[in-house]
Amino acid sequence: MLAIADDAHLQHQPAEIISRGGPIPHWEVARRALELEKAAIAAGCDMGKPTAHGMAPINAVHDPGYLAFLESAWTRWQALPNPTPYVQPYAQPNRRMSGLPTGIQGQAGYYMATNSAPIAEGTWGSARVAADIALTAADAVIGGANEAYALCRPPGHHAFADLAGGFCYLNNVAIAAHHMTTRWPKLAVLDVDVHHGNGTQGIFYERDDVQFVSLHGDPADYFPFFAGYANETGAGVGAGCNLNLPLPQGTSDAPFLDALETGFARIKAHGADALLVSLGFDAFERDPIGCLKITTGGFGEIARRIAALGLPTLLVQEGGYDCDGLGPNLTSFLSGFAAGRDS
Ligand code: Q9C
Ligand code: ZN
Repeated sequence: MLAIADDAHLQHQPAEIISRGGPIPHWEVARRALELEKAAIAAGCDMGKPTAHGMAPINAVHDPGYLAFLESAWTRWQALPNPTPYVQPYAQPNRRMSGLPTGIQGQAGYYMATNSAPIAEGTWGSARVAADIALTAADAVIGGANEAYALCRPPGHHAFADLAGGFCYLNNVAIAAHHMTTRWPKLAVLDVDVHHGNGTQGIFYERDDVQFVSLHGDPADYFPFFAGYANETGAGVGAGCNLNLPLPQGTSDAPFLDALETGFARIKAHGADALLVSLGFDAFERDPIGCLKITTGGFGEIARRIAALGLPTLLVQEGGYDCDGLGPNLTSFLSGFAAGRDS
């Protein structure tokens, strides 16, 4: 399989996030991508580099004010008195507030949904390259490759059109999906990261060309808390084109695979001609911030069944924070995927 990766992710290395009011070491670390790249090479992937796609495919998905904020935020933050190393909101608009402030402190609150998407000096550059990675892999699939793997870091599925959050800045899978609608009028995005893909859902919520299906830990007591419920089914022309399959904490391989089949039925009913997968490995049983119990073998079976759908498929890397497990889990996924294509 073709795999697109780049060392530009190393520019993005914020050391801390704020969790429950206090700083903790960031989970979304550079070693993640290094482990995944090693495994992709060992699995025999045909490794490629991203090509620059410019801002047009990013502008097609994200809000112009948000993009201007992301690009300039770190520099503007450094101009504050006694600046901290990372842009982090401390006041955010709540349910009874609106308005877009002009200053950097207020804009950080306006454009950042959580305290877990710190902006460091190199964040914008890495996020741009991650989007190019997804777009380059998408081009391969558009050009006739049956599948490709985009090794994106930072991840993307919690980023809305105008909001960063949950380790994400640019929504790589949404940017690639919109790009692929030029080739396929009906697409599906299948999100198997343990966290609900709230940003992706938000971007496509009122569209009928992209069916979104997400399997995730029940947000009743799990990040992202405010989206991912079964009654969120799409709106306007997109009514019916959003399927959330929240799973109880501790869900193991067999019930996860049952939910996956429910998702497949919706993808088929939508008439999708191509598939994008938001591929997180944080549903792994040993993930430090996960809540499900998927095994290494389970990822192989998930992949085998996805591949057996027979659709042109773009795999886009999202989360997964057990660095020792990432290599084995990607290896299992890739070999399961190959087996599913042969079946
Ligand atoms: N105590 C992705 O997997 N919550 N993002 C962290 C840690 C945020 C995960 C709290 C989790 C975001 C792409
Ligand atoms: Zn996740």
